[in-house]
Parts: sequence; structure tokens; C-alpha cells
Amino acid sequence: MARKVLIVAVAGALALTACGGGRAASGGAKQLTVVMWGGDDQKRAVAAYVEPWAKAQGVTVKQDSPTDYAKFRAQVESKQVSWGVVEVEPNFAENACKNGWAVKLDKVDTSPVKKELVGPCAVPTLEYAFTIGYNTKAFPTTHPKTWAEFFDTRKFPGKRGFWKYATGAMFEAALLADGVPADKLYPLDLDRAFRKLDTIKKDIVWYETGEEQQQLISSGEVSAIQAWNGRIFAAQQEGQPVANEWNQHLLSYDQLVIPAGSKSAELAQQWLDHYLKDTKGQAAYADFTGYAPVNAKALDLIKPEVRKELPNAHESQRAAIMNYSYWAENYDKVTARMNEWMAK
Ligand code: ABU
Repeated sequence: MARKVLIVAVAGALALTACGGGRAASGGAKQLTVVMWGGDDQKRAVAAYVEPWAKAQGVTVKQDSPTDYAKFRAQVESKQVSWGVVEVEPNFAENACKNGWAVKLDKVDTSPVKKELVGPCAVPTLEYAFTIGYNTKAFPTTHPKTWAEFFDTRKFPGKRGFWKYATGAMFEAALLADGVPADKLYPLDLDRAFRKLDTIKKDIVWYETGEEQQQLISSGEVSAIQAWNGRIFAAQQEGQPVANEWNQHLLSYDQLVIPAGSKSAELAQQWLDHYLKDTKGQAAYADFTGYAPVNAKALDLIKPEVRKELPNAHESQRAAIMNYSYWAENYDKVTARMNEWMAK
């Protein structure tokens, strides 16, 4: 009898492993919860490159947003992980991996993407740029074309939008505006950056999500904003009076990680492995957003009119590439100082 129970238990465990984990407690359906930065962008990402795979695999996709590092960590530490795959910044991915909060990716073929965008626990989602987003009604004839002009609220009146995250390239922009050469940005001279930011502090409006970013600049509540190029592109496609200024943009990328303890870790790795090869899905997302795909083979599948809106098409106007090793080391310290400065 005991032997029979053991055989049944082992058979059950094997069946669960074979289905790739992520089976919902009830009904036996496979389920993957995808967490991104929210809004239309997330809907488009899921529709372009998660759902087609999920449909073929019989997986139910759930969504949550926006990415929240404190929630990520709390889920892992409390061993109550409901998230399956989370889009994060590379500095967070690096620390999450070092601290054991993210799963090491041992079942993902990363050969389709650039090595420098891959970490032991992370693969890239997209490449994007921090641009000067502006409202074309506020600036119908001329607009800020450099970070120095972005900070010049006399010449270019109106409020300025910044992301409420230290990694939102606000410090890099302040230093460029103050005349620091692009190749001397890191390590950031924070005293100098805060002095420059003081000059427009009363005009700063903070946004916490990509959607807020789009609302602020589309409505004209801010006349210029430090933007994610794809959010401006998407708003523009919807007829909003906004545009990207590419001069002095900062190149960046996001990564996908799996929280340690996720019940769908196996399934998530299967999807990540598929995603890096999925040129069709990446191109469909790029068509919607103007973000660059991470698999270069997807470039040819993107509509020609969108191809010229991708960060790759504006390389000559690039100021610098975000240094996420710097940010992995300094994020907590700079965030604490930023919060103190904002509260003053
Ligand atoms: N960090 C930008 C990711 C893409 C987006 O949500 O617009």
C-alpha cells in the first residue's frame, strides 16, 4: 500500500514538472503573470508577443502593473510570489540576481541578442531612449533641442516633467545641461547635478508611470518632459500634439526577470527563450511603440516609417548610454538623497 502511495505521488510530481509549472491551483490551467510598466504600452506588448505564444501553449496570461521593486522584493521575501515575469531596469536586475531575489536563467538561449544586454538572471525586453519630449502646441515653431535649453525655462516657458525614479536620467540630463561632456558623465557629480536641478525645481512635475508621462505632455500641463521615446511616439500616433527631440538622447534598455520562488518559473523561462527568437512579435510591438527590438533580425520586419523612429536610427544624436553598473551600485544612495531633496 505504502509503495502504491509513493508511486502515485512521484507520478503526480513528474506530471507537474512536465507541464512546466505555473499550473493554477484550481482547474490545472497553465498561468503566467506578466508585470510591466503599465498603460497602453503593456497592453500592446502582451498582445504583440505574449498572447500569441500563450495561445499556442495553452497558457493563460494575467497582468499586473506597474513594476514595483518594493513589491517584487516583498513577494520574494515573504515567499508569496504571484508574479511570473517582471520588466525591470538593468540595475535592479543585477542586484536582484546577486541577492537571490531573481531566478538564474539556465533554460534560455540568449544567442539571438547582444551579450551586453544579458545578465545571469535577465534578458533584454527592448531598447529605448530618454528623449526631450515636447508639446507641439506649446512650442509650435521652435522647441528645446538640448538639455541646456530644456533647463532654460525663460527661453522655453512651461513646466518640466521628470520620472520620479533616480534612474530616469534626470541627473545625466542636468549634468549635460550644465556642460559636462557626455563621455565624462560617470561617476555622476551629484552635487553639481542637484545645483542644476535647483534652478528649475519649482517647475518640475513628477510622473510615476508611463501613462502619467503621456497625460502630462499631451495635455500641455508640462511643455517639455524627459520622456521614454515610445510613449511619445504612441501618443503622437493617437493624434496628441507631442514629439520627440532626439538630440542628446540617452540610450537605455529594460530587462525581464523571474522572481525567485515564482510557481511559474519554468513556464516563464520557456516564454523568455521563445521571446528572444520571436522576431515577428518584437516587430509588431515596435510598430506600435517605436521601441527597438532586441533581436536585430526583427528590424527588417518593422514598418519602414516606424524604423526611422527607433533609437537605432538616431545614433548620431546620442549623448550617452545609461551606465547601469553605476546605477546598480548607487541606486539606493542616490534615491535617498533625491527623496530628501524633493521633500525640502
Ligand atoms: N522603461 C520603458 C519601458 C517601456 C514603456 O513602458 O514604455
